[in-house]
Amino acid sequence: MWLRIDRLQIEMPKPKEPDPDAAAAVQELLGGRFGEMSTLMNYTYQSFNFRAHNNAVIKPFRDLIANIATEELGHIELVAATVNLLLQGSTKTLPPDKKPLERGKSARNTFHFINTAISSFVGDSMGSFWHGGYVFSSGNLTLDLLHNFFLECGARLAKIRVYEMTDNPVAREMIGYLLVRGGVHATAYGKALEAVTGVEVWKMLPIPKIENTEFPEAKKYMDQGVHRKLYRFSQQDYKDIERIWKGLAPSGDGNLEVVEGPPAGGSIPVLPDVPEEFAPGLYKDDFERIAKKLGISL
Ligand code: MN3
Repeated sequence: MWLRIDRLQIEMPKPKEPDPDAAAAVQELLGGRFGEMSTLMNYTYQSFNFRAHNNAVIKPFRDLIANIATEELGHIELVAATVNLLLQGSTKTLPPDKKPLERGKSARNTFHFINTAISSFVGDSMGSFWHGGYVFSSGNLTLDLLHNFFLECGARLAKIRVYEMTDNPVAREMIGYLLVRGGVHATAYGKALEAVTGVEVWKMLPIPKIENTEFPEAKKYMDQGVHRKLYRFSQQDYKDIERIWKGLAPSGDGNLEVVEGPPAGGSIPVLPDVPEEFAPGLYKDDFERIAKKLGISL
């Protein structure tokens, strides 16, 4: 089971202006084949289906997969927040006959305007919905780890390409952070594969062959050592991740470190109401009636 913390994993910048086409591109990093929904659900189902973790030699690998899955829950949250911030202000508060949603007509993704009140959905940059066919859970430990290593590299390529599409600081802040965290996860699966097979798969990184330090928004987090840290997203459990996440960091600038508990993170952005989308669709008399019902004094 899970506990939830009402924080994003980082503090996001405030959007300067609406950028619905950047939001459409960023959707790929949420609900695309190599998006955060895929990393989340692959590791989650692999952890559900894991066999024989009562064996002390096998347990560290389940701990690793389950723990990273939990971090990925915060990644879908962070990318969804990015989509929402990029869409903020895309419509106008006008009467219906004044076309308040006109911008949605020519935006890359009209779905954002028609179905979600200018906010995220579980789909990719072309509007196709994410689906469970993206989940690989073979039950073979080596193959699942190899798949996860590949998935993290594919996710990295997608992030870099979206970064190359937009210089919007909201999009780039999220991408910079997730490039660093994805690098941690790729390295962790590589080290797990080394423990299982003896092959130093992690030496293939980075794929594609460009260092995270080339992206200023990623370098900022590396300067804080975020690329050496694996957070333990549990109060009591998954402690055997430290059997895998140890030793000199591949970056050569220090040791790999397990951090007890999640990062401090940042605040959840408050999205303003959008009356032209009828969201949340409550008005003055509603507030008074509801406040009375809930025992809230206005
Ligand atoms: Mn991720």
